[in-house]
Amino acid sequence: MLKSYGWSDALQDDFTPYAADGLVPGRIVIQQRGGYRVVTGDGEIDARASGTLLKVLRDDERPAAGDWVALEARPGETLALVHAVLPRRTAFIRKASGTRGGAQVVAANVDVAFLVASLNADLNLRRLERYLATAYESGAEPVVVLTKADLAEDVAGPVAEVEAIAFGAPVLAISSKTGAGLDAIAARLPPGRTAVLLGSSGAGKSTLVNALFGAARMATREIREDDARGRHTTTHRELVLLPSGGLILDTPGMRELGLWNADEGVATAFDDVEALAGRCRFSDCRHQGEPGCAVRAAIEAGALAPERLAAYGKLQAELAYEHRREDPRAAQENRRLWASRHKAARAWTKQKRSGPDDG
Ligand SMILES: Nc1nc2c(ncn2[C@@H]2O[C@H](COP(=O)(O)OP(=O)(O)OP(=O)(O)O)[C@@H](O)[C@H]2O)c(=O)[nH]1
Ligand SMILES: [Mg+2]
Ligand SMILES: [Zn+2]
Repeated sequence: MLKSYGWSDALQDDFTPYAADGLVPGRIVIQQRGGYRVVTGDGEIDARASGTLLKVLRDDERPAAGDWVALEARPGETLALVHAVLPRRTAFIRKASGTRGGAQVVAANVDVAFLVASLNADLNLRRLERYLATAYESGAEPVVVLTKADLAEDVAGPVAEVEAIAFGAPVLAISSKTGAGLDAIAARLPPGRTAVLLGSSGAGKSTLVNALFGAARMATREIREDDARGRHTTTHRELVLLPSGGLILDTPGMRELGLWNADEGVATAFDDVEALAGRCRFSDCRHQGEPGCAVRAAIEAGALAPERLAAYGKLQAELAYEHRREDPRAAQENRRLWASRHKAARAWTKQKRSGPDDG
């Protein structure tokens, strides 16, 4: 049972100390406000995190959909208790205000991230770039999925546009309605592999799950309203075991994933810009007209789209902001350090001034 959800020897090793405590392993298949549904060797069980666990964990360490956990099944009680979260292989983290640590895990232990956007709506390339950056950072392999190909007049155009920014990540055009392209999705989901669906509300994530499942497993939007804002059909995260043996995690649509420690992800998603920047004459080149700027030269030669540099710059500025916000104590520490340096410098000049004039 657990094997079909991805249980492995490595996880078994991680679990050893908990087994000694009489706990049982399980994987969180549903995460909802108020609790979890966990699949164990003996079937599914409802659970909540133990009070101690909530006390010691930061918000981004709390049990999330896709996590492997150590459970205490309590006979006679309706809810089992989650006592520990096993080390994660990958994690999709989004910034979330009002949480301890300011971050939240959207999906844990996923191998593939399907970044979903509809061909029937305006493609937001900048948003896709951010999703890609977060995906690279998470450790999961990103795949862009453009849905509703049956409604689009032009498919090749948008696919090429996305390919130009996706740097290596595959771009698939699909239709859950006609089944076009679904085999390419299924090919990425062999038994035991886990994928997560991320993208705006109404993009067709749950419809894709149902198409792969072969039945109405998830509720989908009834009427076709393509740009209905602020309405989410899916309100929880759910990991679905497909008949083919792959696992797919459906999530509620979200506008932005938010950047979180995405420095490395940015470098990967913008490796074209970064590679050019490495060839600028000055190592701190800001690509704003400095002599010997390889980035500007590439733009002039038509080898790099100017919007791409703009997006890169914007992302970098945002990251710098996040860093400062993320760690107010570090910012304060930094200020204190500088204040003491200034003080020392002032004292030194004062002493120099009042000292004997050896000029
Ligand atoms: N024509 C067509 N319609 C589709 C396709 N995929 C999804 N839809 C429609 O798009 C609408 C939204 O689909 P959902 O699957 O509910 O979207 P979602 O991404 O799960 O949305 P949230 O749960 O709110 O995040 C529904 O009315 C679907 O029938 C497709 O391939 N072709
Ligand atoms: Mg949905
Ligand atoms: Zn430059």
